[in-house]
Amino acid sequence: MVNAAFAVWNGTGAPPAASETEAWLRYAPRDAESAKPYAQLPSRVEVLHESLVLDSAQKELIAGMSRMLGRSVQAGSGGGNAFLLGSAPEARKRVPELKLPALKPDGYWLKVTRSRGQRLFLIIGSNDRGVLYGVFALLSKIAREQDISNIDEAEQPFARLRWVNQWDNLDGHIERGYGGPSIFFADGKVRYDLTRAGQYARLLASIGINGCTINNVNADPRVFRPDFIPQIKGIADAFRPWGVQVALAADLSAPKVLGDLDTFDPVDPKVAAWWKNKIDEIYRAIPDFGGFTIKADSEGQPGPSTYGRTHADAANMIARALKPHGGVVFYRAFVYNHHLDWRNLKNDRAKAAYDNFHPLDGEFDDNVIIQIKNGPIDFQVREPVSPLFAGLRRTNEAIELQITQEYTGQQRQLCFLVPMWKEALDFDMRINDKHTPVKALVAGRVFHRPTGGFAGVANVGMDASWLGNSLAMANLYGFGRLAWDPDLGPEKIIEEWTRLTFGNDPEVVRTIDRMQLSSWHIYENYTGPLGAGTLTNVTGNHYDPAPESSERNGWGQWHRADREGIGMDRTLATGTGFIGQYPPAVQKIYEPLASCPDRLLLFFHHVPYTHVLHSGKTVIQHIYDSHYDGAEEAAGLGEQWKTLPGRVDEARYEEILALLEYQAREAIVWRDTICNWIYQLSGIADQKGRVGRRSQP
Ligand code: GCV
Repeated sequence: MVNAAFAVWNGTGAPPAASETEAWLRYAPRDAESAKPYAQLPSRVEVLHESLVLDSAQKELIAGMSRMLGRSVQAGSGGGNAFLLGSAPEARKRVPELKLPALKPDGYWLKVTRSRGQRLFLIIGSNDRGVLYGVFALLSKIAREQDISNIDEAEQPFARLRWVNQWDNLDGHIERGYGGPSIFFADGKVRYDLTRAGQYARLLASIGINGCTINNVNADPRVFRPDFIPQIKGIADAFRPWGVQVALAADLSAPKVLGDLDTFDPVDPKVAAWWKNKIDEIYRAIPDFGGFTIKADSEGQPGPSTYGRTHADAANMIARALKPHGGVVFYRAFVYNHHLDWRNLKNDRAKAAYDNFHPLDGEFDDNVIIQIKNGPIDFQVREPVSPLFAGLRRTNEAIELQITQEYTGQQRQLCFLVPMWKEALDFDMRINDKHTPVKALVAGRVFHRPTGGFAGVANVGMDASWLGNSLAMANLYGFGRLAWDPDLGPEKIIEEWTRLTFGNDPEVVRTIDRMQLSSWHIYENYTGPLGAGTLTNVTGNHYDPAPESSERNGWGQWHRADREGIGMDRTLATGTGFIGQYPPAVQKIYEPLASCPDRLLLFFHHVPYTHVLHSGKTVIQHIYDSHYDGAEEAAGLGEQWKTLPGRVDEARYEEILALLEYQAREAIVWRDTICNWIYQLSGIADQKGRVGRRSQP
């Protein structure tokens, strides 16, 4: 029997209800009382110049105001009070006495003012996109019952590039996608109906995302076929009104596998000419094309090593063809050997990104950005930050975060990732013993790089709720908000999201915020605590507990658990030396057992099960306890949700309840699998006598 809660829309039959698809842009109608504070807002929306993006901004403002406040709001110019929407130069012409704040690209200013007897609500952007972002910000404030009567607020993006990546295959399947089939592709072609692509761009714009790579980084070269480029133009056309640039994942071997050349050697002039022609062809069809995301020499993807060339040779060759058009290359640092000899205790996959890219620092062109996963392995539930963030000083960089929950419950289990991302972004690399948080490095602020930013692997699909679970959409929302402003705290982000998605009932907001904010630690507790990795099925579905699958293979996600102890020794003294890739001040934290934080202990050290943690518990007892605590806390999520019937619409209430009840059962499966496994391995009994007994779910 298919559980309705897990059923995803397959693209046929009746489309899902509009409200679910609108996620946090629901614009739920307000009652008369809560609409009152907005009674003074103008009823006319005037744009100061014509453009596709401003047209969207105007329509969005009208729709949002009308729906929330039940008022008739009109477009048009003329006298009287009005919202004025436009770029800074246009605003200056219209209201010459204005003192505009300095705005960076995509920044905006919301300001209430008076001019020639008119009360004006200004939504001014440094560019059209900024205006659109200003409109979304304003509507969000109204939806969250914020006071905007005398607003004077300028907002700037922290980093220039804020992209999402979709791992969509041309056949419509999404690699590590849990929200149904692709919104872009089906049966080897771009979908005829791109309504969802446009709706997605609207959602992305509302959180400040300005680019989207639409196809899998395990790339299909067919996207470069002459008959395919006009199809991609269709997606670009759907994105354009929302200021989202379309981008492609590129297979470096395309010139050869498409049959045009007998080589893809990046230093061969024929190859460079092929890419130049191809890129010119793309820009003729899509003048605002964003550029490429490239995965090379990784997990079977072709790359420059085929010809003994470097990643810089490959990235620059393509970047030079993109440069005249303003395009960029996101070149992924996720390069490692997945046939590592597991018997060699010095081998370490965690070292790969730094080993591959640090020696090339300074060799990449200015429109190349090295896209680095937050951790050195692969989106595990707990990893330290990648040392490569500190290892590139003359190269642009971006942080890659995974919105789709590949290793963190695949959207069937609640795991709000913003607290994890926030820890990574705030992590202080102490370069030259100075405060150097990762967020400043990726925005290019520390070494004055021309660009940099954020890439989030979203993998939304045709499911009504995009990710297959409406609570998981908090991760997409949170990614965008952090990319815009990484100084925001998880508490602020989740409160915004909950209010926008479920309304302003304080009980609902408190409950959902608490559930979301606790969910990452809960998931960590019942899967893989102390930095051991998720202990999941590494060679299979990346979902079920299967701790032995990490070992005795070349994938390098080893935890090295044996009869005596557990953990990867990555120290300089006796281990793989990975810790040596961090700046000295960080090495000093991780190298000594005495200062290594418990939460990352097994990532950095191999210790006996009887090792005593800073918490005072032994490692083995911590593993037992955290799994039992985690399973109990997971059950508690459902209990908290059960306080909300009647306060949340029935459809979402039931859907989410079913998921949380399922999660509670899965947490018990995890708890028992991991605890029994480690008990059998170590032979050390649980002090509380729970492990090994038949459990009662
Ligand atoms: C797109 C992990 C995932 C792969 C993914 C890869 C990557 O290994 O399991 O599905 O491939 O990361 O990020 O390239």
